[in-house]
Amino acid sequence: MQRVRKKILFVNPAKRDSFPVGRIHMGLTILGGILVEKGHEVRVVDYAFLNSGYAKIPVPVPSLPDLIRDFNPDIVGISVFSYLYNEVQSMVQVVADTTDAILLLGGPHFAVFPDDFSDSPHVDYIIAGEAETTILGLVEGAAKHTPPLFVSASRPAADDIAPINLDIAYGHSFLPDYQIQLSRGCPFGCSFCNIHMVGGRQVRKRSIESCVREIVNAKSRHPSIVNISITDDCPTVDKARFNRFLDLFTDADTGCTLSVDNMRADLLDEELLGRFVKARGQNICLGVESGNDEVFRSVNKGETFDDIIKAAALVRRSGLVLGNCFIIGLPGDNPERHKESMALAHELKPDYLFWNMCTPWPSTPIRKWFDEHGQVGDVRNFSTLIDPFMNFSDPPCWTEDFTREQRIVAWLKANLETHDWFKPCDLAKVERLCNQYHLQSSLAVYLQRRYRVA
Ligand code: B12
Ligand code: SF4
Repeated sequence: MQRVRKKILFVNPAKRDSFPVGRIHMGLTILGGILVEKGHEVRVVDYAFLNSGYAKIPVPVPSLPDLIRDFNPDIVGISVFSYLYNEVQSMVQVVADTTDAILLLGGPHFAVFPDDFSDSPHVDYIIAGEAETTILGLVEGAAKHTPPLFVSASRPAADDIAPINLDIAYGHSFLPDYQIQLSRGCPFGCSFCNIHMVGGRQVRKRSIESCVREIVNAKSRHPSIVNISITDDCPTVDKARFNRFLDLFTDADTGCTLSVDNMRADLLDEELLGRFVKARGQNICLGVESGNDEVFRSVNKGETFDDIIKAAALVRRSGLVLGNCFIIGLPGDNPERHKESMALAHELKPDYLFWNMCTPWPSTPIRKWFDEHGQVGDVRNFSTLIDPFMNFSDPPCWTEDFTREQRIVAWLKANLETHDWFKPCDLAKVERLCNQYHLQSSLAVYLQRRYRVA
């Protein structure tokens, strides 16, 4: 039977924030690549990448209605992050007002909130899970559905994870940062993490050789790429394998630097760091979570403070940039204990820091705890990312011991006192917030750090 060639427009929405994103959405460029291989025509529009000043794209970013009118797709697919829930609702309306195309929603949101959008009159399909093995059949057999048809996509095996196709993405010739996953899944059980609902606990290891080939091919087709980011859930779960990747990457001599989004402290050693440096590795970001012993132990990370302190020292000794992630307001945390987290941050002296706000994702151990001992607010629409202009959302959970306001104070205090991210041009705002939350001493520390006042 002859295949009908379809036109598919994939969209990643964005918030109007100023978080710099130098990468193009991986899921959409993989799914698009699978469809292009089978003769379909695909465009990927990642507004998180295009709107962010990071890539310095010298032309105006097209609006969605203009794109739809220009391309006239048969199918529009939107990727949904929970924190973009409101933006996706508006986008669904814009699509419905502009075209009769079939509308698909997919992305990590539906792994955690499978019932959302199920009564939308404009959505035809909701796809939960990784869609590599589902997308082709879905696109080729797509029809209008009211209410939307729910499809639960099963995780592809490692060998069925197709390469990324950047050619179909708007702005690809300005892409600085190429992200790739050498594996998916993580066997650990941190109490705040929803990995069991996203990548899964079983680690699916892709062929290292073909991943390196993919990187080399991407760099040769897209010379703007200057850095490769490894975004595995747990990249070093098999250290020997990761070391082999580092060796092959070094031999490939792409001219690119290498960064890894997250690494576990207990899976680092001198040998691995040596290879990482040789591969032009730049940074290591270690999850710390809390500086209070009791809170830390309840996270069930499977590692100790000692592991973290040793790993941080090793990273420093290797001359690499050190990052740390903390979580404010985990079960058992309170303003006093938060001071211990800040003290640990001062001790570790990272070059960059993320002070994430505790987010009780459904079906995690911490969600159960907050349902029993605290309150849960809006987990959708919540970003814990630091905005350099000091915008922040309401904490998505709280307790009597650590109230909503105390969590905001803790977040402001930590960000003001431990790193230099807030922009000085917003000094008036910094001062206003410090007055509002009685943080004059944090303001003094911030000003000292910022302007190096003696
Ligand atoms: C790399 C990464 C980032 C990067 C880059 C993200 C990007 N735009 O590409 C950065 C650092 C920017 C980032 C930031 C954030 N991230 Co992030 N990130 C990841 C990570 C580790 C990998 C993402 C990835 O590339 N996955 C692999 C690809 C193949 O998967 P995918 O893109 O989801 O696509 C697959 C499916 O979802 C589906 N699919 C996706 N879209 C669509 C659309 C259609 C139509 C269909 C049919 C299918 C479909 O099919 C794809 C192929 O299988 C994931 C964890 C994970 N395991 O996925 C977290 C993850 C996506 N991030 C998450 C979060 C919460 C955030 C932040 C909000 C965190 C924060 N600090 O507040 C921010 C905000 C993001 C922003 N401003 O864009 C959560 C999302 C949870 C949720 N329910 O939405 C995840 C799942 C982590 C987690 N376990 O909680 N992130
Ligand atoms: S190691 Fe990372 S991915 Fe694995 S469970 Fe812990 S937080 Fe989640």
